[in-house]
Amino acid sequence: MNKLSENIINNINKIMEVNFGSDLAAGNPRQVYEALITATNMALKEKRSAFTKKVKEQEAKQVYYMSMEFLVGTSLKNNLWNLGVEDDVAAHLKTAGYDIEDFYEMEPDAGLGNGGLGRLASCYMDSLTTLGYPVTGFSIRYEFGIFKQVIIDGWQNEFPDSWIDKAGYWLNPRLDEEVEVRFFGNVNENWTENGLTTEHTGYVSVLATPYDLFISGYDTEAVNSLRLWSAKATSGFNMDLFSKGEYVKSTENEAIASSISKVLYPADNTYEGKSLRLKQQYFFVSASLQQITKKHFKRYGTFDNFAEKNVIHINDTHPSLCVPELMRILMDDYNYKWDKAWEITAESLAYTNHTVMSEALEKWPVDLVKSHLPRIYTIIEEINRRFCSYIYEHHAHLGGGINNMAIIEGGMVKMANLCIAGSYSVNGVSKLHSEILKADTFRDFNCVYPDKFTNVTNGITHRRWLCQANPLLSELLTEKIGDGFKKSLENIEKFNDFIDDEEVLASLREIKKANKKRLAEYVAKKNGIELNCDSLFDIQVKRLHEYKRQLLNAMHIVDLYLRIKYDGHRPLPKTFIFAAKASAGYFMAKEIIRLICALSEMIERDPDVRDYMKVVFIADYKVSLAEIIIPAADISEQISQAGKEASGTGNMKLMINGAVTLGTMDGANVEIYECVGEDNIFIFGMSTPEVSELARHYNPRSYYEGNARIKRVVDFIKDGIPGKNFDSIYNYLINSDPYMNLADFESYCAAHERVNEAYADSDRFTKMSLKNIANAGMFASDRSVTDYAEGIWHTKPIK
Ligand code: 26V
Repeated sequence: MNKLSENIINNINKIMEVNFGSDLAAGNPRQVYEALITATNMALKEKRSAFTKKVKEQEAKQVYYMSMEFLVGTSLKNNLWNLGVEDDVAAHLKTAGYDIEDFYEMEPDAGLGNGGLGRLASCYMDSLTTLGYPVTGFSIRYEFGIFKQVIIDGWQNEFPDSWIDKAGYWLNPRLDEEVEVRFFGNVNENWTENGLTTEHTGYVSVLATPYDLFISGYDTEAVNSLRLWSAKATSGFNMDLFSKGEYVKSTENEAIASSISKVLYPADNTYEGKSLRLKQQYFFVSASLQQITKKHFKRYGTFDNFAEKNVIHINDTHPSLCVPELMRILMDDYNYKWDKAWEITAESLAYTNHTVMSEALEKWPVDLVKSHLPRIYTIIEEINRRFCSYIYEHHAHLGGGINNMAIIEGGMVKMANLCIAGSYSVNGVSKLHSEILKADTFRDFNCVYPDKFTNVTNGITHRRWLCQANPLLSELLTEKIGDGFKKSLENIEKFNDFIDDEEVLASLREIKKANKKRLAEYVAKKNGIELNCDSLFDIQVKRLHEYKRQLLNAMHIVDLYLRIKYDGHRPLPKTFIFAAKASAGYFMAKEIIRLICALSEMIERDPDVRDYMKVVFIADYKVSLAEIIIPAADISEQISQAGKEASGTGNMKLMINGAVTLGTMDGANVEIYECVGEDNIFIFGMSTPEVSELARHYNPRSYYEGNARIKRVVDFIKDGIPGKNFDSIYNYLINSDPYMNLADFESYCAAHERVNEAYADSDRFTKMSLKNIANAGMFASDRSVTDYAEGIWHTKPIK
């Protein structure tokens, strides 16, 4: 047994004794759970202290990853696995009669994110740590993470997710590093002998308390930290009001302050100018930058080398207030003049864009920013003034483009423009997406600053998504190609050599079957539906959005149902699996869930059809559930309208687990296509330029009226399901269909035919699956973060 295992096991026993006055065997599972996490956290804390010492000695450049979301998921298995102690700890627990899996199941997900953007941030923390880079993630310690989804009669209901009670043992409070964040009030400008000085008066203070969540890596000395800020009132509660018996009023200030870190915004589709959201953004940006600058100044006594020693990464525009806040700190707290402060700021910030959907691009009303953050607003105004005059002077030929680039325009502060002006690097998240940013979304900026724009294709941590989620496949790979792939996913390429190895192909089929059984057990328990594990599992799991076109998938299901029911069609059995959360106020998304659930029920009740097809909607999609669903997939549905999905990362997770993509030429699907070749993917639908062209005159009704197959499907959706009505979706499809489901429908159905043909030949399909696994090397987040470190951040791992 190695020393670390011994240390953790001793600590488990000690915690049982000291905290609960019990030995391991006599404790109850909740006590053991607490002891297990606490002991693991202690081991990480010790390891981190050694790592931090090295970072300091080497005066290494620091990376700060600012993100409103980190979709961490569970940590226990990941940490034990990364530390290489899982088997020893499991064996120890077993001696006392416990199964470690039961403790894994007790741990709630830390769901501090909505979807891809937040999960990407967590994958990057894992990879950066594994590769030995010093990085700190900054975000908010939301008391409530992404809501729990409960489906009642097909309709999505949301319930609060209080994760901290059971996962809070991972959070290490640092009361010694609390900072104050100021809102509201007035700004007075005074001319003194030292020039213009500003004074922020009459503000409301909120206290930010940091909680550190340690991030382990695999086979590394590094332990990094995700610092989550919690908000509280500076003044506690009002003693006077309390004494007068006004109990509710006496705690009002505290309630207002702590509301800032109360709950994650559960939307990722439409921007809304909500006061609380703006406060959340400034709260975590200001607290983080105050800490970063303080630490830097303490070490170096100057900011002249700030950009050389630090890089602050802005994950989408949500932390865009980094730009004016760093300016504020440099000027107001450290007396820098504008030009020097701007040079330091614009050389230390980098920005990643994650969406081209115009409704998700943040822009805040001037009045809101002015009232909430008066000092910050004056700085944004000055940035805008200087930026616009620079453009007029040097790029007058851009004409109308100048308005597109202005930071303040039409009474709004445009956050993407602020980020581009204030950062030295701007990147998209897949080849296609980065090209669209340059050619379209930020065309004018690209004319002014062509060198700022770059691409880093997203990636995933295969240690969670392959090694931990799919241990059987991971074992097979280890047996055949060695375990080098765990640290360097390029090595997975060697698996290509087994393409004609009958034994390996048979193993792959067995593993898929076992993973299907594991999922089927879950579905039987939660949905009461029995799955056929010999059927093809066709899986679409992701947030519910019109542009992701779960509706197109549902239309094909209706078509298939009608052909089986009325046309004598007798296909190989297929299971269509969905999981997706919709934003709470997103009506059409919820209607689509209702449609999928209605189809599921109708088919399940129909003896003519149910042996050939099944539809399942699995509720409450989250990281830990994805880990069960993804390894069971044969087909990965990635069917967004071309040009709309910035990258996608579920596509990569499914691919590495041996699912074959059925998708459009969108986001990272394009790169998956390049890696596996056209024979190992099912591509359909319009390309991005074809979408743009058709958008000029798209008329869904002409497809409906001109195509009997489409008409039959759309009419059936309207009121063909007994007892259900979907006028909403019917009208949407024939009158607007903004993401052109009807235009891509025939091509999608034809692609499904190609899938069927390939799947019927089990040898051929297993080979396609193998090719997907073996060619997933480039989608490791280890590769992505190396691209960031070398191409954007200019940082090196700790020696
Ligand atoms: C947007 C908004 C809009 C305002 C309300 C709150 C909110 C919260 C989150 C977002 C993020 C939308 C952007 C996003 O999640 N993009 C996804 O990023 C993934 C990682 O790069 C990428 O794989 C997906 O394609 C992309 O949709």
